[in-house]
Amino acid sequence: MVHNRYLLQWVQEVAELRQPENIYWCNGSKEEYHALMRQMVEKGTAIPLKKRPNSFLFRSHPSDVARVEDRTFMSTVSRDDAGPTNNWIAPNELKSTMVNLYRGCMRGRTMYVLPFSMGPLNSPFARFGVEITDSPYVVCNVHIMTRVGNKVLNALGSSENFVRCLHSVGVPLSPGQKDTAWPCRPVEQKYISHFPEENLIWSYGSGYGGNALLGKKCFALRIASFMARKEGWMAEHMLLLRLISPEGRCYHLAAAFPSACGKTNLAMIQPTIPGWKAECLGDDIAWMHIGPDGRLYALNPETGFFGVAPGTSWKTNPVMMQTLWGNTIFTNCALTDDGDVWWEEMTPELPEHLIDWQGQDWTPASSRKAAHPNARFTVSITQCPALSPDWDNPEGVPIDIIILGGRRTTTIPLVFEAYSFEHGVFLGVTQSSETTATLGQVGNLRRDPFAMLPFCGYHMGDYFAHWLNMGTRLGNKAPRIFYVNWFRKSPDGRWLWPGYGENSRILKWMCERVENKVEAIATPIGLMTSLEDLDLRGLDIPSQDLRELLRVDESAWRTEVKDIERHFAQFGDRFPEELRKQLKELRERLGMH
Ligand code: OXD
Ligand code: MN
Repeated sequence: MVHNRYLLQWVQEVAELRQPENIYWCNGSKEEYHALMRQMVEKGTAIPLKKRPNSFLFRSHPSDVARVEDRTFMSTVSRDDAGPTNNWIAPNELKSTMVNLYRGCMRGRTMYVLPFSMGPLNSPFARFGVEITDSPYVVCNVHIMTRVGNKVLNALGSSENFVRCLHSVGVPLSPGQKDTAWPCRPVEQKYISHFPEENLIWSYGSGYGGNALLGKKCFALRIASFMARKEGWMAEHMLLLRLISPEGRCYHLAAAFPSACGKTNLAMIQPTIPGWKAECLGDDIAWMHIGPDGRLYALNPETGFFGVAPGTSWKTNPVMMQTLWGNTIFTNCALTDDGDVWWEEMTPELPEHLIDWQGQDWTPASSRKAAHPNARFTVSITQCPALSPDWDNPEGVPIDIIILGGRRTTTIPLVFEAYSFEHGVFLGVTQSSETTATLGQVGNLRRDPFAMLPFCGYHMGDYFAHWLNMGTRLGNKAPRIFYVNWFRKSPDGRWLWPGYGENSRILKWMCERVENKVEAIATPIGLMTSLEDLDLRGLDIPSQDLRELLRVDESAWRTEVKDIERHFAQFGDRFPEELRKQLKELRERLGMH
């Protein structure tokens, strides 16, 4: 029995408008998950995989394969509060458009009511939500990605304090009408709308990933970043990792990289340097607050990985390959003849025959990809063999190091350290990455401050000020900030740095900086390591490549400064003065006047 009158009233209002055939309150049990999966198998939308226990393949509609940034809205009362980087529509206007779309949109379908918690239930930092959806696929994914069901309802009690997350695929069924395998609306009719002033999310027309699993990007980043600024904490697009030195000292690292820069791989790094170990705490989102000792503590609000499959292999991420042994939902991967999944770069040899992500025969002679480039797996974090025992610590873990970075084939060296927290914020604000196939055009430079461009729930100028303010509050207990670039290429197109497990050598240098064990060299862009202070034992890299990786190309940086100036101009008068000062100092260090 549900007693929360706020929840009951809201569910009733939603049902009146959307007119579902019936309402199902999710209890969050394993039986519920299996029953829903069984139904989807019977309907033909889920394909059981013979080769992986309790694992299923789904194929989405070709128009519904990724987050849709153009159709994502931050609807604040004042346009300026959403800032220049978010799409904005006035709340009244957006709601009236969407009410029309929502009217009767669940006819012929079941409406699922799914209470969930972002963060451990016993954590003072957990926040609750309730997702109402007409997609059983979404329910099963949210089961894996968050804490769900009766235990959340109990913890919520009679409180009004939950984020209302409304989702519909937007395809009602008339009596007797057969459903399609992946109901959704065309792209221009999709809406992923946020009303942060009301703790409200309205999503319509998509069943895929971040558009539909509303606890993730919509709540834990966009709505939570808005809450966090008001309440004095941070919701960031960061992986969380614990490194353990040979002496047993633990270091906690949080790293922000734009999408498709290897966050999940770094979260599961296996150090190649002797004696060092790593444990995974999370691969996508970190909620961070200042603890009683004045340090910055971070926790992962999720309980699963919703990761990009293509590129994941025994070579690039063996820990993830082990994690995926079973109990996994795969979406838009290819199907092998013996009943397993496959995706590009999963194995060194191509299979002779597959069914591709659109259900068509595929052979190596086919000119198209077998898996969609944004094909995904959904799997519980508890299956990760490198999981940290503190992954669900209700207080989080104290952060020593913040890493920023992106994918840049030129200009940005392998690693450097910020001069100060403020300089680190400047580096975060200027973060950039060359776009990859998942974001459309390949090779364009996109500035993506703190990797939050698509996820910041308010004016980014205010967001930068919030970062600076957190730094002031943290004072000398603030984490050290570093910038990395694993993606440098030589003029003839070779990767200069091997990456993956070898990145542990760079992480070790950071830990030594934290311990004041090594000196750094002051350069115009930040503090750098000498070659001698990097542990490169056992690595076979030509010394000219190493010098190139650590070179500050001042002339390229002067061009970079021009681009940073253009980037800064868009934030108007909410842009913190401190960052202009940082830019001025960089110009001076580069001899620009
Ligand atoms: C993601 C993303 O899906 O950042 O995690 O795009
Ligand atoms: Mn992400």
